[in-house]
Amino acid sequence: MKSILVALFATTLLVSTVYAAKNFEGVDADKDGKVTQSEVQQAGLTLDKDTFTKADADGDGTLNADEFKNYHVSGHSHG
Ligand SMILES: [Ca+2]
Ligand SMILES: [Ca+2]
Repeated sequence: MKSILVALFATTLLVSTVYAAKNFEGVDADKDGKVTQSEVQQAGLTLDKDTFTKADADGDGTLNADEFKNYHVSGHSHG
């Protein structure tokens, strides 16, 4: 019985972590106000180097809140 509760808790934690990671604060693991490519990947978002580079409007190698939001809003445009 106890192990079922632990498993349930772990699943809930995992799911809520994934959802929390969808916003900028959730992705910015070290809270320095910008997200790196590895932080994005750790958050479970698929963001390849090209997409990251496009999202990085000022080209400093990280995404600030605005850059992240713009990437997120424009989302998956094709072509
Ligand atoms: Ca960060
Ligand atoms: Ca940037």
